[in-house]
Amino acid sequence: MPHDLVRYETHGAVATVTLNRPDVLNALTRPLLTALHDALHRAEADGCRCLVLTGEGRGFCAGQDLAEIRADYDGDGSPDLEALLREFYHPVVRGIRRLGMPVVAAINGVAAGAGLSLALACDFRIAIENARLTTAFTRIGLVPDAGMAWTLPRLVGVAQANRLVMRSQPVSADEALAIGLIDEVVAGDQFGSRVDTFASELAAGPTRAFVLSRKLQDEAATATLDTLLDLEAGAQLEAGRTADHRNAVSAFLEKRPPAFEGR
Ligand code: T3D
Repeated sequence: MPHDLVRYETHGAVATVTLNRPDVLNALTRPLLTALHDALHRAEADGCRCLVLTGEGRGFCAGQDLAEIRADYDGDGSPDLEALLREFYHPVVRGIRRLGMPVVAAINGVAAGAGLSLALACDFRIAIENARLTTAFTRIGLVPDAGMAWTLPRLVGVAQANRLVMRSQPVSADEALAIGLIDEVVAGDQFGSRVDTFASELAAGPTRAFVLSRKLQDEAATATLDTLLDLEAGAQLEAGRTADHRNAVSAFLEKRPPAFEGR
């Protein structure tokens, strides 16, 4: 039976995607990134309403597998990192950011380089208490990639982002929480159940409104106020036509909890 680089499981409306190269802290290779991209599509095809991204073993993800790129360097000596990004990383980052459901990074251990970038592309980050997070890129003479230069300053501000990228020192889960890099820190023995609860709650929510909200806030990053007001009008038109909106208004007026169906 072939070794799965990425495990895909569903529980109710929650898809869990587990990076599965624990011996190297789930470092990313081209085949793994392809499998991850496929798993994102699968969750949509399965009609899931929340996706959890996590790692097998003691790491979340150590970023690009450096042995894989060194093998490229041993060739003609002119590695094409642009092609690697465009062909393998960018589809995954876009896939997460445009997924038709909220995405939770369950950071079960160290996250470094593009591994941290993947976590930052998610909508939420829950970290185990002993997790360490490091940008890592400049330590090997690279710039932040896989979207980090966009996500990181939006989460922590430009000054902190600059410190994290240029100093590149590992940040503890508690410090990450304090600067806004993650949303929650959870004790090891409660990590799995907290992630399950958090994901189940999201999966029971107004999925279309979540996805439209993410898109609107992403677009607002570069929009003028006038453009943003146009975009919000279009998004609200769409949200206002969902069954979830209609039903939630009735539920409020009838003093009962809403039952969202994700449509
Ligand atoms: O196109 C492009 O732009 C390319 C894309 C680049 C994106 C990037 O992600 S660049 C950044 C790449 N990542 C790194 O530089 C991080 C390298 N790893 C580390 O700094 C450390 O491993 C960690 C801080 C993540 C964890 O440290 P620690 O002490 O907990 O674990 P360790 O002992 O260093 O690692 C455990 C094993 O995983 C070890 O293998 P071994 O000795 O047991 O056989 C180590 O070599 C391996 N490993 C860890 N990270 C990577 C890796 N192997 C390959 N690639 C890795 N990135």
